[in-house]
Amino acid sequence: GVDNQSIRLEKRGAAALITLDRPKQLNALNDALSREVLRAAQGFDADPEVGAIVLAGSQKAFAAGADIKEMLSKSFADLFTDNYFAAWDQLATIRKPLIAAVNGFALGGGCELAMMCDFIIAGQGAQFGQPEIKLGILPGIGGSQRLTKLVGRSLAMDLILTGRLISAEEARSAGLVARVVPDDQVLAVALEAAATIAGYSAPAVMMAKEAVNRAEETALTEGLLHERRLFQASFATQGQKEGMSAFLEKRKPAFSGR
Ligand code: CO8
Repeated sequence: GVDNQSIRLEKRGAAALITLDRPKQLNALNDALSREVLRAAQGFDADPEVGAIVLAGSQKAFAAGADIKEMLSKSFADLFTDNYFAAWDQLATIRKPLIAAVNGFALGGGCELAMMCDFIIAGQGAQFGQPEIKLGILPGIGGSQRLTKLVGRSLAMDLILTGRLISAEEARSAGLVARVVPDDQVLAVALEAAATIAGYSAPAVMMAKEAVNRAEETALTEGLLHERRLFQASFATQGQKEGMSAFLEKRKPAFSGR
């Protein structure tokens, strides 16, 4: 076993759970935590028993941003030379679905971390924002890019320039959040979604994630071509033969994970 200081890990069937666990700092993201989350996600990504991963915080905070105490005295040279927070960029290489289960504050780096996940399930009381401007800085792990893609330029500018927070419902209607549920059901709903996904054919799930992500990166014709090749490739999997046979034979499919 790996010794984690800032996170807790659990497996619930085929759903894996990473819980941020720095309650006194409202799960502020520091260097150690970011490395632990990446290592845990990579471990679950390589674990054939795991089909999807949930990332959660506490009731009070998913994460209140990057750790301001840790950042205060850093210089440009420190951030640049150490490639501070580079671990977060590598979360994008995780091939299995990553679901953010958000209660309470998702601010700054916390909001950015939630946006790095594939989709967000939020509690009614959750609050989202990019308040970096109040600290004399700006979003640094993707907020200006991912938030703009998700909610559009106008609301992204509003949030990033004023630092104001929005409710879960506003975040849902703007396209940042996939589902809003009662606060005490966030984790259960996220784990249920993870279990549902984990029940499908693993290569189809990874191909679907890859195809959707391609939409962010490429022009339409290239994206459509990529999707078509993946679709064709899915016919080389056991899952396609099994999924279609099971449907026609009116039984539950038994996916091999291949
Ligand atoms: N960093 C460090 N400590 C924090 C943070 C944080 N981001 N947020 C809260 N804490 C600590 C508080 O200092 C406090 O500690 P203590 O008990 O020792 O005084 C404890 O958590 C509890 O916080 P509060 O007493 O403030 O709790 P409240 O309920 O009154 O307020 C808030 C909750 C509104 C969430 C408030 O804590 C807050 O505004 N936090 C800061 C939010 C923020 O500004 N986040 C953005 C941080 S900057 C960032 O994320 C940049 C990311 C890009 C990095 C790029 C690197 C390459």
